[in-house]
Amino acid sequence: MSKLAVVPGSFDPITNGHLDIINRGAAIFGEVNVVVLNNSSKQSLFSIEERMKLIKDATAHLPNVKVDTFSGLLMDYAASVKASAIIRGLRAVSDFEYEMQITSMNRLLNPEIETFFIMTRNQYSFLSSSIVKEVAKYGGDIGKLVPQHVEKALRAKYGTN
Ligand code: COD
Repeated sequence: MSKLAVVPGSFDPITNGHLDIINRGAAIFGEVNVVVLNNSSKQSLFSIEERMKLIKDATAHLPNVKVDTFSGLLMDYAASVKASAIIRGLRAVSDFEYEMQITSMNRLLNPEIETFFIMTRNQYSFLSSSIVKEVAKYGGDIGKLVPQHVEKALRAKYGTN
């Protein structure tokens, strides 16, 4: 039976760093569900529906990737779709503490579902949705950081076309 992995995140919006993790996860697992969840410590620019559409367009080339959303705990979602694994990306030592904390909590909630980490590629190690939004807001070049349709959506949000 093919194994399903969940790639959770805020994806506000999806970047080439996220996409790299999704691509690499989809090459290993039979099925991958990218799920847009709420991070209570972040305020979002794009609505859940907008974020899902941007991810769908960015992953249209991957037949084993589905885009979903869930309101509640990641581990409840993962159990509801019978996932075997959670995939997270790691960029720098600064990510480690946070990831360690949520992975430990998630394991307590459901010890059957393992969390896997995929190390960022060097060229994306500095990349985050926040940094992309900051540059887009002031009209800077984000062409190498996000897919073209995401750049367009950001420019439209900030009126920097
Ligand atoms: N290179 C590699 N990986 C990257 C890059 C990059 N350049 N940029 C981001 N990533 C990775 C991140 O490390 C992360 O693994 C993933 O991509 C998504 O990143 P974000 O920033 O879009 O998403 P987060 O970290 O805000 O997502 C947090 C969740 C929404 C998953 C979390 O808050 C959550 O699970 N919320 C639901 C409630 C819950 O269950 N909470 C946990 C209980 S302890």
